[in-house]
Parts: sequence; C-alpha cells; structure tokens
Amino acid sequence: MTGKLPFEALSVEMLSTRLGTNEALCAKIGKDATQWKVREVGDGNLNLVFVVEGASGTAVVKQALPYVRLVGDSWPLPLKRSFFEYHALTRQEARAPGSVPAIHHFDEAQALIIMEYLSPHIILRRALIEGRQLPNIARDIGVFMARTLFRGSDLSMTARDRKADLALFADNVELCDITENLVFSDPYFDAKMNRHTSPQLDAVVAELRADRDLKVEAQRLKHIFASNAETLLHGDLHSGSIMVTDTETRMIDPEFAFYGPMAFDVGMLLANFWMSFFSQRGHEQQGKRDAMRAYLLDVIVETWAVFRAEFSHLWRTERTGMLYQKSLFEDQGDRLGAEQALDHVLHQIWTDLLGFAGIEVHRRILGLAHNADFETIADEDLRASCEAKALKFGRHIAVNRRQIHSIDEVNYLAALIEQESGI
Ligand code: SR1
Ligand code: MG
Repeated sequence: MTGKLPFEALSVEMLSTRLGTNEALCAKIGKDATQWKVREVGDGNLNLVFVVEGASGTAVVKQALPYVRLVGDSWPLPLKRSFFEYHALTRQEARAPGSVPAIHHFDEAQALIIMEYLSPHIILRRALIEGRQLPNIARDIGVFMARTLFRGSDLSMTARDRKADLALFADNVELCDITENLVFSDPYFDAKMNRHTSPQLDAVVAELRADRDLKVEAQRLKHIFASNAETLLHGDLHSGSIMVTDTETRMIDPEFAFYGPMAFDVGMLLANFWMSFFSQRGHEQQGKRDAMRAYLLDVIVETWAVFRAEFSHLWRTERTGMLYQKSLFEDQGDRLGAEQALDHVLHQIWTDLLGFAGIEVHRRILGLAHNADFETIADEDLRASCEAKALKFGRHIAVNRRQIHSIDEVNYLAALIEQESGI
C-alpha cells in the first residue's frame, strides 16, 4: 500500500492483500502474505486493531476509523488522531525509553500504525478485574509519567522546541473536545449519550447534578485542562491504556495527546486504580478480595511516591528549560530555593490531580464511556452499590482537593467509604 491511496478501512479478509507488499510488515513477520493469519482484536471505543501473524513473527496494525467506533458513523472523528498517536509514541519513547510499543511503520493517509505485538501482555484493567497483583506497575507507571511530563515541558525543553510541538498538537481539537465534554461536563447534566445503572443510581445522579460546588469545581478543572498547556500529555492514561506482564509495563494508545496540565495524566491514572478498588467487591464470587484492595491502595501510594521521586530527580539533574532556571538558584548557591520551587510545583500537581481523579470517576459511571471494572459486575444492585461508593469518593476528593494533604488521607477515605453499608 502506498500512502497516496485514499483512506480505506482494513478488514480481516483484505488486510493481507492490502499490506502484503508493506516492507516494514514483511520484514517483521515474513514476506509470504498468503501465510498471514489476521484477527481483529480492537475492544476500545475508537479504532480497528488487528493482530497479524506471519511465518517469522507477529505485529499489530492499528487503524483509525473516520468515526467513533463505539457510537457509529453518526459521530465523525478525524483520521488525524493516528498522526497524533504516532508523534506522541515517538516522543514517549525518546523521553521514557522502553515504555511504549516499538513502531514499525506509519501511514498517514491510511491512518494506520504498524507496531510491536506485545505478548504475553494483557490489558492492565483486565488483570486487575481478575485480581492479579502485578509487582512492577507502580514503579513503571510512576517513572513513565514523571519522565514524559517533565521532559515534555518548559522545565526541560527549549522554549522554541516546546512551542513548535505545542503548535503541532494544538490541532488535536476533536479528541480534546471529547475529553472536554465527556469528562468535564456531560456527567453533570442530562447529556444525550449518558447512561448509568438505573434505577439504582437515579437519586444519586440527581443529587450530583444539583450539586453546585461540584459543578463549579468540575468547570474550574476544565478551565485548567483547556488553558494550562504545560506539557505533552498522554491524554487518556487509564488502566485500559496500559499493557502488562508480571515484569513489564507498556503504555499504549496516546491518540488524545496534547499540551495540557501535568496533573491530568496522573489524576486520570490514579482514578482508575481507585475505581478498581471500589469495584473489587463486585468480583468476589471466587473469593474475598481484601488482599487485592490492600494491594491497590499500596499501588496508589507507590505510584505517587515514585512519580514524586523521579520528578524531583529530573528537577535536580535535568532542569534545562526556561522555567525556574538554575541561574536563579543553584548557580547562586541557593539549592534550597530550587527545592522550595519544586515543592510548589509538586503541590500544584497534587491538588489538581485529586480534582481530575474525582471527575474521571464520575464520568466512567455516569457518562458515555464506562469501564469494565464496574460493567462486568453482572448483579446490578451490587454494581450500583460499588459505583455509588466510588461516586461519593470522587465527589469528596474533587470538591475538597485543596484541604487534602496526603495520599494516605485519600486512601483512608476510600477505605472508610468502601466499608460503609447501605450505599
Ligand atoms: C467517544 S470516546 C470515549 C472515551 O474512550 C476513550 O478511551 C477516551 O477515554 C474517551 O473519553
Ligand atoms: Mg484508547
């Protein structure tokens, strides 16, 4: 396939014919396309994902569709998201080597990326639903977030490079628009595509939509999201965007990448761990999940600790951008000044991440895009009870984020709410 042909969606039947002469793919999996076995494995909301197995290897072919897969062609979506995903992956690999799948080929016109097949990796969300305790995720994800968020910002890059990159990603308008609406606004009014476990959650939903403090806070967070172009974000860093084995962790799917506030990636990620925590009670048919709940709270503590440690390390060793220049601090012998500034930056990330986490919890229960942690709980009363606890928790951390000072305090609150009866 050449990049010049007009876009055409791939299919299992046609993929070998269409990509049979693609040099990068042939080099990876073998030239004889008649031998290729193709299966479509995409279970996300937006794209086609094929696994292509040849005589000498396997690769993934991911292709954007001109619409939102979850909804259908009534919701058009630009193919250009594939371009942003490609460019985000290359930057993430440069800034946090080994953290994303290797790219073998990118075809902009066909909106497709041929990339490394990760095996035996599975989606982190699935592993957590199964009750698997992965030993390295906190370290790997904490380091990934610190490296990509620090190194994509004015703390590290030259002002010219960052502004050029900011301009490139500024065009990812439609994907930002999804987040701006689906995450920050839709959960708090009767938006068309919203759904929730009904009738069990009807009263709670009405209460949240009437909650003035919560709605103001959600809009303040949306304001930060839309105007604080601090760094190149992954933009959709939840447990469905991470693939794991017991020893390896890889981040995938950065098609929502754009320049936004550092706290957004961190908050969205931690929210998904807290949601996993609240969903565990719904997965206890095969045995209690007390140990899994304790594990998840530990993962949250460790992720935040690793993030802070790595970010602080980069602050001390790689602060070469135009912000908080060393000439103002260390070069004048004022190491403590630089530490004081670091403290402020980390504190801002902390306060904002709690807000982003709180509303991410809400949108996954009240909006269009739910997550499997709760969706796979078949008993609707039980599911609603897990969801109601998560909603209460999300509201508390979003609205009170400026008064919460430690991750232990948040986890203590989560544990208290989780044990409440009658919700
Ligand atoms: C219409 S897209 C819905 C959601 O799926 C993606 O994974 C993002 O999280 C988005 O908000
Ligand atoms: Mg995705």
